[in-house]
Amino acid sequence: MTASKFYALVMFPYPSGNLHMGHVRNYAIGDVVARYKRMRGFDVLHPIGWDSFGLPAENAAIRHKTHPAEWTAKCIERMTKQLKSLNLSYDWDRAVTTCNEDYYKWTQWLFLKFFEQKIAYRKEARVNWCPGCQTVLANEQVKEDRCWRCESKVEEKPLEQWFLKITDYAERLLQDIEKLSGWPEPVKIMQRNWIGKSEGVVIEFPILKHGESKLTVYTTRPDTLFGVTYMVLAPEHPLVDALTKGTEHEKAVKTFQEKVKHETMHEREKNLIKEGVFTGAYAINPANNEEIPIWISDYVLMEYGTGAVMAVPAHDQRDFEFAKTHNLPIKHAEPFTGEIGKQKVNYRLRDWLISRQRYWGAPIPIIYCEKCGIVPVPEKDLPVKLPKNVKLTGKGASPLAQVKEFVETKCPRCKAKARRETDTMDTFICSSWYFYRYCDAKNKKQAFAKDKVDKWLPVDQYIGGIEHAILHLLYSRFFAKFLYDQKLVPTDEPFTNLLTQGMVIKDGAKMSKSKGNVVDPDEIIKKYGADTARLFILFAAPPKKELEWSDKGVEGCYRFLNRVKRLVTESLEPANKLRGSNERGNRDVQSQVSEPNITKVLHQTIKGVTEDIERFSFNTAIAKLMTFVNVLYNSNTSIGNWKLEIGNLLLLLSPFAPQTADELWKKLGNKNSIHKEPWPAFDPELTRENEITIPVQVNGRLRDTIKVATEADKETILNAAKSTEKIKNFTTGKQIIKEIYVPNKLVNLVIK
Ligand code: ANZ
Ligand code: ZN
Repeated sequence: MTASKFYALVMFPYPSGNLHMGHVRNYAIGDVVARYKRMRGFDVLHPIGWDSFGLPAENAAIRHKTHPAEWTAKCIERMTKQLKSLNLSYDWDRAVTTCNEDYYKWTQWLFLKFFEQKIAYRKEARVNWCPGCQTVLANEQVKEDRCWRCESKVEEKPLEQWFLKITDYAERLLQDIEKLSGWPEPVKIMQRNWIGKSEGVVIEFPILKHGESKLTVYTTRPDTLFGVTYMVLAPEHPLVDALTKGTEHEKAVKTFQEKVKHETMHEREKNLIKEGVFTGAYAINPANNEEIPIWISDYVLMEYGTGAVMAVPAHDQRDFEFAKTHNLPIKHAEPFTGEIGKQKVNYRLRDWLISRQRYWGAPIPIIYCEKCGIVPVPEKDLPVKLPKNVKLTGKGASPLAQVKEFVETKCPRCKAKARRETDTMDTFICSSWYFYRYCDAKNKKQAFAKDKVDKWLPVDQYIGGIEHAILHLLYSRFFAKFLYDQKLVPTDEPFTNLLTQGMVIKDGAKMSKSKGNVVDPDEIIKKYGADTARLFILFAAPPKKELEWSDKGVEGCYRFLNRVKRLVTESLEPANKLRGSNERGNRDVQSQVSEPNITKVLHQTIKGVTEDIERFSFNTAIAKLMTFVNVLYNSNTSIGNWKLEIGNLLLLLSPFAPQTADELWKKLGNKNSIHKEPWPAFDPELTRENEITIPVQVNGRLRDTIKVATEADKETILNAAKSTEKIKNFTTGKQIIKEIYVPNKLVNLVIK
C-alpha cells in the first residue's frame, strides 16, 4: 500500500532580505504540521520558494544603484541561510523563484491561456493610480482609498489596460465558499462581501419628450415603486448629454461633471453631503404614470448596476438625504406588488486589472501590429525575456518602453514591424499558481505535468497571514477554477484547510522599524538556538491568536530544553549515582510518582499531545511535555529505568524542537534520525484514570472530598465518605437519616 499524500503549504515569502518574526511563526507552524504528518506515515510535500517580482526590489535597486535582479538574488541568498538556520524541513530541491525565466515563462504561458479563452482582455477604464508606486493597482489593492503597499492616496485615471475577467467566475467563487469547511469563518465572510452579490430587477422608465428613449434602473426594491419621487443618473451616464444639450441646464450639468471627475469612487460612496443638479428632463413612473424629475448626482456610480437609480426617499437613507438637501418630495406609499422589469443579479466584484507600469515583473506576452492588432506571442517564443539594461527612475511610464531592442519587434502573423506591450504583470499573478509549480518545479516542457498536480492537489493545509484574505486567496481560487476548466488541475478549489496565524506583537504593538520594537530572529537564534526560538513562538500563544513577545518566555523555553538535555544525560548515568544528586536530590517526597503511574502519565501525554497537534493547539501540547518532564524528574525510581519514557518524550518533542530532539535521540544510542521514526502510539486503557474524586455533602453543603478507585461500589464509597475526619465532625452525635449517592458525582448525607 502506498502512503497517503499530505501537502503542507506555507505562504512563500517576498525576499525583502530579512526574515521577521511573522515569517518565523508562519514557518514554524508549517514545519510542525509537516514533521508530524511524516511521522504519522504520510507522504508529505512541504516546499518553499520566493515571490520575487515586485516593487520593493525595483525601488531598492534605484536607491542602492544596483539591479533588481542582483538585489533580489542577494536577498534570497541571505534569507535562505536564515530559513535553513531554523531547521525547517523543506524540500529545497523544489524551490521556485518567480522572477526566474524558468518560472515566468510559464506565468506568461498562463496569460496566453487566459487570452485564448477571452478571460484576458484589454480595455480603457478609469483605473486606480498610485502616485507613490507610480503604477496602477487592482481594486483589491486599494484599501479605503489608499494603496495597500505604500498607503498613498489613490487617484483615478482613464487608461487602456489589461484585465482578467474574474467576474465570469463571481458566482462560482461565491457558491464554492460553501465547500470550504476547513477555512476560518472571517476569511469566508470577507470573500463573500467582496464578491458582493445583489439580486434585484431592472426596470425601464420612459423619458418625457425624448421619443423612444428609456432610462433603465437597477433596484433591489421593486416593491417601493409607488414611492419613487425622482430619478438619479451617474454624472458620467451616456444619456446625460442628450437630455441637457442646448438647454438652460447644460452649463450647470457640465460644471458638475467636471467637478466629479476629480473624486474617487470611495469618496463618492462616503460623501456625507449628497450633491447634484437637475437635468431639466422628466421620466414617467411605469407603475402610476407620474412625471418625475431626472437629476444627476455623484452618489450614483456608473460602475454599478445601470448607473441609474429610481429614488425612494421614504425607504432609502441616501435618497432621503438627497431629497432633503434638494427639496424633493418624500412620498410614503402602498407596496407595489405587480409584475415589472427583469430579474438581474449584480456583483460588487470588478475585473482584475493586471497591467503594471513597472519593470520588475513578468512582461505581458503581447505584440501590437498596425495590421493585425493585438497578437499574442506564440508559445514557442516564450519567455518574453525582461531586458537587463534598463533605466529605472521609478517615475511615470513603463521603463520597458524606453528599451528600443525590447519594444521593436516583428508581428508573429504578418512579419511587419510591430511593438511589444511594455507593461508587466501584477505580481499577484505569479503567486496565484506557485503551489502547482512546486509539484513539478523542474519541468522544462510544461508549467506542471498533470499527473504531478493530480497527485498533490488540493493543498491539505495552507498556513499564512490574514492580510491575504481577499487578495491572494481569492485570486488563487479564481486560477484554480480556470485551470480546472482547462483540465489542467484536478480540483476547482486549491486549499482544503486554511490556517491564518495571528500577528507577533511586542509591547502591545505590531513589530515595526518605526516603533523600534522589532526583535531580530537572527539574534534570538544566535543567543538561544533555533529550537528555543521555535518552541517559544509555538508555546506563547495558540497559532491563530496574537502573540505577545516576551523575553522571559524565551528564557523559559531555553531552560526547558536544557532540562530535557539533563534528563537524557542523567538517564545514561549509573542509576545509584543519581540518587540525591542535583535537582532530584531536593525533591519533595510527597510528590514522588511511582513506576506504574509514570507509564500512565506517558500514555496520557502521548494521547494529549497527539490530540493537541491535530487541532493546532501547539501551546497546550508543549505544556503537556513540560508537565511530563516534571513528572520524570520527581519520580522515586531511578531515571535509568526510563529509557522508554525518555525516548517517547523526544519523539513527541521532535516536531517542535527538531534539532535538540534528534541530538538527544542519537545520544540515547539510536543510529537513525528521530525524524524517520513513527509517531508514538498510546494504549487507551492505560490513559484512563484509576481514581476519581467525589465531593461529599452534609445536608446539601459541600464538606469534604474523597478519592476512591474508579471501580469501587456504592457501599465502599458511602463508607469512605462517612469515615473522614471532617465528615465525622458533622455527623457525631447526629442521626444519618438518608444517604444519597449519585454515581461518580456526589455523596450527600442527610442528618438530623
Ligand atoms: C430603489 C430602492 C429603494 C433601493 C430602497 C434600495 C432601497 P445593492 O444591494 O448594494 O445592490 N443603486 C442601484 N444602482 C446604483 C448605482 N449605480 N449607484 C448607487 N446606488 C445604486 O444596492 C442596490 C440598490 O442601490 C438599488 O435598489 C438602488 O436603490 C441603488 F428602499 O432602488 B434601490
Ligand atoms: Zn502605492
